[in-house]
Amino acid sequence: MAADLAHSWLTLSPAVAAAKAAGRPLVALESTIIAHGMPYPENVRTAREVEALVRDLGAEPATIACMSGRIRIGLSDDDLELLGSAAQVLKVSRRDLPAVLASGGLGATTVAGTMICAALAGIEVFVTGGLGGVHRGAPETFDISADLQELARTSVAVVCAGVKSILDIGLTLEYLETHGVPVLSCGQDNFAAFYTRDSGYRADFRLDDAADQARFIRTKWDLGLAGGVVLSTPVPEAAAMPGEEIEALTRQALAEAQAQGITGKAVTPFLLARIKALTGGRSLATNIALVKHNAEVGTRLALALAGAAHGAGKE
Ligand code: PSU
Ligand code: MN
Repeated sequence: MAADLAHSWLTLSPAVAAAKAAGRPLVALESTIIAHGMPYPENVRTAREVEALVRDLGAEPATIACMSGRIRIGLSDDDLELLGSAAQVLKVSRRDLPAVLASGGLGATTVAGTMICAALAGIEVFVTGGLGGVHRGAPETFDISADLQELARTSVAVVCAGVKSILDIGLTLEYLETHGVPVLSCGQDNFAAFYTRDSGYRADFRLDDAADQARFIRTKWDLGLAGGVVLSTPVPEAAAMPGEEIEALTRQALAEAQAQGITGKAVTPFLLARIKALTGGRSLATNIALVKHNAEVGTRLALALAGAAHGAGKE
């Protein structure tokens, strides 16, 4: 059967398998942020700290990547080290999954790639930094991240600090609305903008409490409304960057990308790397702080979802 065939590609780590057997909640974590989103060795250290945070709060972390022809759900310390330090790591979105598995290469999964693998493993909550989205200039370039289509079809809740302003945030939210993907916000009315707290756009629904978030998500899926839910939570105040500075650097990075003819899957990593360099590394501290905060919010959600009742219940 198709589902069993797909499952035959999964390898669960011993810790993830034990948590699953015991019915303990799991939290999926992505690997593109490790391989392509942060420099070594901060990437590996952050990945380990985020895993420890999830575990301390009572769930089991499952960092996801493709290694030696397997979808790995839960990585060892050595795996994290390899992903964070290897010279050649493929960036794996929906399109790239068959290539990396068939070839046996080393692949870091994007939001879209991680959602697919998490859903296969039966994991409902996935914590990341920022989503991909509709790029500025997309009306000409057609550059819209596959993350958005994945949110439209794959039933995983994705906890993030919004999207970076390298993207057109307004168009990203329009796209999600068109595809029926609810955008929840925790802690404020507006959608977050990764390095800064406020994108200037309202999220669809503000739900600060994990139990309320879980009830919303459970209700969506109970109704047979397949697809993801975005839960946005802003970077902690003390770690946020000045908005004008980020906007100026973003414009510069975008101009450089255009001048150098950067296209396709290289666009996002190029912009991330340039902004990191242009901020003299300060953006990295913001990035680390927001991922850790997302992990807290996501773990609370995973615990709440594990206890959230199905169905409308009886009066
Ligand atoms: N945005 C970030 N940090 C990231 C990414 C996006 O702020 O690390 C990564 C995620 O893995 C996301 C991917 O899924 O980039 C999107 O790439 P693309 O735009 O090529 O779809
Ligand atoms: Mn793209």
